Amino acid sequence: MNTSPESGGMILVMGVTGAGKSTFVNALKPESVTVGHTLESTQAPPQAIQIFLNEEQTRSVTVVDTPGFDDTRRSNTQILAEITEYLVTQYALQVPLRGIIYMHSIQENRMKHSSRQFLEMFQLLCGDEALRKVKFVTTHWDNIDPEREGEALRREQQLLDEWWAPMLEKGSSNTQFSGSHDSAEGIVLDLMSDDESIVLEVQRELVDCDMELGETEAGKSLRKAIEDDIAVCKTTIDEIDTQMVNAMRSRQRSTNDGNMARDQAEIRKLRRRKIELQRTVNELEPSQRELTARGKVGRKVKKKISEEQRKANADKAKGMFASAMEVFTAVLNIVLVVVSFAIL
Ligand SMILES: Nc1nc2c(ncn2[C@@H]2O[C@H](COP(=O)(O)OP(=O)(O)OP(=O)(O)O)[C@@H](O)[C@H]2O)c(=O)[nH]1
Ligand SMILES: [Mg+2]
Repeated sequence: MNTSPESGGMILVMGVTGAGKSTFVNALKPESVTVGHTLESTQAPPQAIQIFLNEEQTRSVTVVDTPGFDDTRRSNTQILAEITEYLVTQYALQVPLRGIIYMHSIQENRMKHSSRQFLEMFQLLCGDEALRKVKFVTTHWDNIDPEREGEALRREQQLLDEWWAPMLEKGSSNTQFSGSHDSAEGIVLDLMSDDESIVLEVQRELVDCDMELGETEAGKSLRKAIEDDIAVCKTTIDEIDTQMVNAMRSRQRSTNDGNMARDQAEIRKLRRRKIELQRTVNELEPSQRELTARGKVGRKVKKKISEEQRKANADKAKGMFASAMEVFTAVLNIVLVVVSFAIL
């Protein structure tokens, strides 16, 4: 497979929706940037920022924004599939993975269900060995009122002690993102301060072992999470049914209007709750089936890479080959922004 020397390495930015991934990636761009290619889309497309680390432009790193988890428009299965597509493309193109930036908003008061689910899935995607190049980054600090800073610092400590401790013990690190260009650059440079790169568990599973998405550790965990969520909904629906029968009996037995109205209101409330839960089950069940249907993601991505390589090479002058980064962005349909000025 063709990897050009200027493709350097890659850093992936991950985290739940709203964590601040795109904001971070945008902060890496100085005032004037050259855009590789643009897409005709009303929404801001995902970006990959290629930063040259020396004036000779022989060393670079590309920082890649990835899809967020808990996006209301897509199921968690779709998001897992999209994230793994990024990971498989990078690995299959033999672009060294220099690190992962895991973003989390310090404004999140308590760990949301989706944040917990994503963190668990992330650990399974990574595997233990890759954790030494994972940086947990808290964001939205500039949104914290000065009088609330103590609270935010306590939340940060709780993240470190309760949620990230197992990964920090295995070599991950943590820091704060202030929102500035310098802060973003510092985080990237820190991950680039050694020459090491990592291979994630899911990359070995999908590419080296040709597994199906649903068979990977992350896929199995998501399947279990979906099953658990469906089971909780169904148990609650059964409980609601019992409560509804009781409320109906009570309404029938009621001898005064006040009690009857109270029971009627209760029945309406239970009915609404049941409809909501049924809707959740209806959304979760296809997501479960889709996990199986995704099949051998590694194989599919490799085929896509070959097609894009063929197309890109056809556009080049004789004897020239498309760079790994050009193929990466073409496969994933993302915008490559080249920051052509050295940041060192
Ligand atoms: N003040 C402040 N706002 C932030 C920060 N990070 C993100 N935001 C805001 O929070 C919102 C969500 O941030 P994004 O960067 O789009 O989040 P994301 O992680 O890319 O989210 P998805 O693309 O949905 O996965 C936006 O309105 C940002 O302007 C930060 O560090 N400080
Ligand atoms: Mg984003």
